[in-house]
Amino acid sequence: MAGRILLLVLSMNVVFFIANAVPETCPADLGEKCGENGEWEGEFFPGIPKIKYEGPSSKNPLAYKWYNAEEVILGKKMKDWLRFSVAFWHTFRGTGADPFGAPTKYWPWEDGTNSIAMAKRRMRANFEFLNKLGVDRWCFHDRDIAPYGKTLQETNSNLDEVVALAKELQGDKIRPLWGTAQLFMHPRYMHGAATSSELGVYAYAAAQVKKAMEVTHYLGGENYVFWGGREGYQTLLNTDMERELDHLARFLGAAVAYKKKIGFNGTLLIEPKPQEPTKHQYDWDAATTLNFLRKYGLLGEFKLNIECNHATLSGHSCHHDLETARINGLLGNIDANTGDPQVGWDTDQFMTDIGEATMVMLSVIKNGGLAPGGFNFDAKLRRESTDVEDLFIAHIGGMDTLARGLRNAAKLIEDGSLAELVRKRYSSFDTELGGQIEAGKADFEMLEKKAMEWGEPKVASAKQELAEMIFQSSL
Ligand code: XUL
Ligand code: CO
Repeated sequence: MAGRILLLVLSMNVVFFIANAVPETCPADLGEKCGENGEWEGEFFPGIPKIKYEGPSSKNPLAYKWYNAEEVILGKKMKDWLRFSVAFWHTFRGTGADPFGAPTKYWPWEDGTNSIAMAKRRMRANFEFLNKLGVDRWCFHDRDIAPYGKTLQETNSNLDEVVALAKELQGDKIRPLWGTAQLFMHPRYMHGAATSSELGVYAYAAAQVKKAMEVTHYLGGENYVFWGGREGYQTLLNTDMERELDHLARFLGAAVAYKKKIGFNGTLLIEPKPQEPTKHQYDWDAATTLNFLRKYGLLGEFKLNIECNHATLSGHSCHHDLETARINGLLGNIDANTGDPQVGWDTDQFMTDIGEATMVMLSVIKNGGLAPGGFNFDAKLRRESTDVEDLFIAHIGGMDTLARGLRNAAKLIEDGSLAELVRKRYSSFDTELGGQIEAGKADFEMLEKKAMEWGEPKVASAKQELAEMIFQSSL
């Protein structure tokens, strides 16, 4: 046992050493890319062209096979159904580190520091990436894009400096799909942010969200997200759950008031997740979050950002949580990723399963699209994928998977036989008595009379295998 602990401590030292051995200036082996003032010159992704649609027979990994932005499907352009977004934190801050190992990704433009100069360089890389991919939206946490200062004032001014550059680089086409505050990484948030037992932390989190909403608004963001990573508990033995939930509701209420005060018209979104990092997160899933919003009178002020891997972590399918949000008028955005069927945690993988994507798109079509929401790729490269071009390949793959899902879902809707199967299944309610039941006008005495008059009811087949056959034929 002692030997194992020693080994762990030694390997942690190695991780620490590797992390600190990263050069602190413009990387020496890429000297020609560094200008006199240490600034990056030229392209960040040389040799990667603007990604184009080449159709399903293309073998080019740097081309779309299914996503054809301008093509019209069911009356809307693909780009308007899909409204893709790149997640800054995974694509530009993901290092490949995991609880057992050091970073594996050293993007050539990184100099190993978290300086403002580095933050600006990274921002330029982000916009070259978006432009080459042909994606008009990006998502960020405040702390991904700019470094901490010594005080909140200094941190805010760092953020302002980087945001000013982002605004310039956005031009008139690119906008944030959403912004958010990172309220889970810093040790001050170890007990939560809005649900922390410490009043000072609650106030600090409020100040951070206030600023993050301001910069999202300034950048023309269309939505603002609340993901309560540490808004939950490790044990109920030391937790006043009722008080914490009341605090969370007050916090969100204050966010609504501030949004209105600054004239931010974007949608406020809550992103459910059952656990990780807390053992139990309050926004467990769509239904739990819906009940929370209803209890505190916040319905109408928030919609939901459903993340597929979070839905599966909570024991549902992504389709289930999308439908729960949709039928309650709360489907606002999708964090497009997927989990691994063999592991239990949030692996944040790019979606590759065409069947899953088709079900996702059935919900999105029924919702009439997601705008002003969209599909944010809250997804990361595997730790072992270390080439710069892998960033492109992963996004192209994720976009093509959803584009294929859209095409398949449209086929299913145009064909109509799945909808007909479902309609037929409930057709006994398309009768006079069915109408009375659905209108809430059938009492138990009336139903008892009918049950006695009719005798044993006939019960039809659910036709599950036929439904699956029809679904499969669209893939
Ligand atoms: C974490 C997660 C977050 C949110 C934004 O699981 O999904 O990245 O999307 O804070
Ligand atoms: Co997410």
